[in-house]
Amino acid sequence: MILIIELFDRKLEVKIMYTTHFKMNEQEVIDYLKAKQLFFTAQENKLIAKEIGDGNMNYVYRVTDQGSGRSVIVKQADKYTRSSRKIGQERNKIEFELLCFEAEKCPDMVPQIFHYDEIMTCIVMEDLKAYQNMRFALMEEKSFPFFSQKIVEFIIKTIVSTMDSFVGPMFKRKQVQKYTNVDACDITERLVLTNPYREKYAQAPIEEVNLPYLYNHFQMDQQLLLEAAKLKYKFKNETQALLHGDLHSGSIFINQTGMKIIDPEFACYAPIGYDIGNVIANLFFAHIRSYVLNPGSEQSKYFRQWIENTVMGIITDFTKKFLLYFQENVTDAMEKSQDYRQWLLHLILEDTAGYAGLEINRRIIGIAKVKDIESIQDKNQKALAERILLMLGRNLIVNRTQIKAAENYTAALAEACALAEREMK
Ligand code: SR1
Ligand code: MG
Repeated sequence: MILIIELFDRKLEVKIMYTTHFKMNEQEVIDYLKAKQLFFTAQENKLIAKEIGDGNMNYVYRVTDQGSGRSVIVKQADKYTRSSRKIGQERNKIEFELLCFEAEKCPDMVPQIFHYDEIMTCIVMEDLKAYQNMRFALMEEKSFPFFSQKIVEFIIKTIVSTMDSFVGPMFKRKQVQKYTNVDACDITERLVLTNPYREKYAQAPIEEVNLPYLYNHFQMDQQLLLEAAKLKYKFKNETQALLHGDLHSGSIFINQTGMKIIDPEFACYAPIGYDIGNVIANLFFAHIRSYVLNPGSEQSKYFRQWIENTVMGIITDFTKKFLLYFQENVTDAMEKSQDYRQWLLHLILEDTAGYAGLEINRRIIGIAKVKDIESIQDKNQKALAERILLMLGRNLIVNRTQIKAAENYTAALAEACALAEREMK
């Protein structure tokens, strides 16, 4: 069907299509933007598209007009992941809705959304080319003094605020139904909360020297397996708040003046500590990368100190802001006391340490590895990084009830470095 639209002095022929989903290629993304008359003006007609996605799930296209230089991002969720595994597409709608919700709460911290298409399961959004992906920025040992404050602001305003303590249990239960995110949670439950403890990873190996440790100690460590199972139980059963669900450094774009958080496609109701733990774990990857690659450099030591201060900043700032937010906004009559707030905070901090440990482990063992560690070329340095991280991960999980204060994290980090160095001598 062709629709003729009269636009001042010209007639536009618009084909009405896109009534059934298909995975678009670069040219089809350009055609789509033109047919839907999205983002670009009629004069901007020299469009080029490039697929720039480097994640595991979706296809991400940057479309640029060569005349004006203006560009936009089209992110499409297909029926298959990039590694050809069948997957539902409900995550794309959830991502769109979450981005809108986050934009209301933290307008400066999410990309601008221009369009959402429920049939094509794609989102047209701001190109964040003024920012750098935080994982790569951290790999270059760049520091961002504002990060801890900003990420805590995001966590309080977009995650903590969704607890039933503030919005009421009736509303929250309906939200829990809406954001159950079956396929995304299934991925998390397999990749993060199960496989690293059960599977032999011939396809995604760690350094050979670490295999006896992995199979004979780590995966045989009954205490670790039990505590990891408890955290998995919590993730499945505790609908504490609406999480981002995948809050790692690769989901953050940053520069010296600000940051934008993307990709809430794994959003679901689960323990808040899962998201905070993810942030902390991914800071540690950058720390350990720097530690094994540049142990002596003064600049690198400064960077690692910044990471440690940032982790401590996240814990202290979260503690302060959580208690204040709770005191000022709680509506549940049973939850008004200071003791209650403190009790809840301690549970969240315990979870934070535990889920940080689980995130660390799954990025070392398993298929969803991180570039911070994977790109270390020297086998000995990589093996050391893996061993430190596995020891740190274990410690954070098993001893999580003791890891609540900011300085416990730096102590755990130092301990893991010393222990792994000694074992691998
Ligand atoms: C096959 S999906 C692997 C991972 O990519 C996403 O970013 C999530 O972290 C997921 O666990
Ligand atoms: Mg992602």
